[in-house]
Amino acid sequence: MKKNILEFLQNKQDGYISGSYISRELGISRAAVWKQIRELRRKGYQISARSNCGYRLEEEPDKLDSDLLEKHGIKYLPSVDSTNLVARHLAEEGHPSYTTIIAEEQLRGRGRRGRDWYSPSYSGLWFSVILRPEMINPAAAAPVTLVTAASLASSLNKNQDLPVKIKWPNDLLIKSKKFGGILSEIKGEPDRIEYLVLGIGLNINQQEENFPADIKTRATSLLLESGKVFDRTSLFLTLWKDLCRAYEVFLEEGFAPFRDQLLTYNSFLGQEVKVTWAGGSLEGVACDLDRDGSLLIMDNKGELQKIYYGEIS
Ligand code: BTX
Repeated sequence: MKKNILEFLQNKQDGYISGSYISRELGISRAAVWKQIRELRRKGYQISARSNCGYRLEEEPDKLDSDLLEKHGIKYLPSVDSTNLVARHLAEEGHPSYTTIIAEEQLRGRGRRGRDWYSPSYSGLWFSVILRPEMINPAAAAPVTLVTAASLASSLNKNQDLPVKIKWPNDLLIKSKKFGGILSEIKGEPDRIEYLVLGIGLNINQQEENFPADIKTRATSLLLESGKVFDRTSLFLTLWKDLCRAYEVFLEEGFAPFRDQLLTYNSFLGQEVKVTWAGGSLEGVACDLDRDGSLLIMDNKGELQKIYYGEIS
């Protein structure tokens, strides 16, 4: 149905096409036409409406370049529940390290602890990378999230001149607003990782009205912060290549080079924070990052506490 309405609009680009004509041709009500038009708008089609004239397609959405992505070996999907879920299935089937899935939209994008990640079409980058760090045990793989955050922040600061900061361990911020997040999921045994899925979500070309009310005041996009519309495909390829290189460096040299980047781009050191994790919380001053990436907090009794995983606020 949507495709039919879209075809009508696309074939009539020079002028307006009336809602009653579409409803007659398709044998549906005017209300059903309006509903489909609203859905197309939600998907990024700019459609104007004029009384007594009808609808006109002004602009098609800015789609990811699936041909170019596939030339680089990236698996492109127009719509998925969650790229992390697809990546986990592919990992179970034996797909190798660096297999990457990117989706134009996620219907059930996920954050940590079962939270939602809002992933509308034509405006962000939602992708997952399979890694198989076979020589590393699960505990030593924890910094992979930090390596990812450091690589993304460094690439965006250096190549795009954006003042990106990292909120330990998995948030990317500009001026204290969140535009990106990382969800890493590991499958393995105590001494061996079978695979790791790195899920990355970045808001790129969203306008303020594109964010739902519950995150509007806390979320941002690169467009909102820079005033510039980004070519998402080429931005993705730059970030992805930098990320794959960063992971190689991590395997060879460990976490040390990334600790420096995290210190450069951190948004948390020297601040009074509350760290929450499953089953507990702690308040104090975030004073340093340890050599393994864990957060060092000076608690209210003046004792130094080492936090391996959690959320800071
Ligand atoms: P998180 O748990 O740190 O953040 C989730 C919280 O962030 C939500 O509860 C909401 O308050 C807020 N939020 C939701 N959507 C957005 C958004 N688009 N921009 C800013 N804030 C938002 C962060 O989890 C990890 C997110 C990873 C997302 C990627 S996308 C590709 C891959 N597939 C998948 O399902 N998840 C990952």
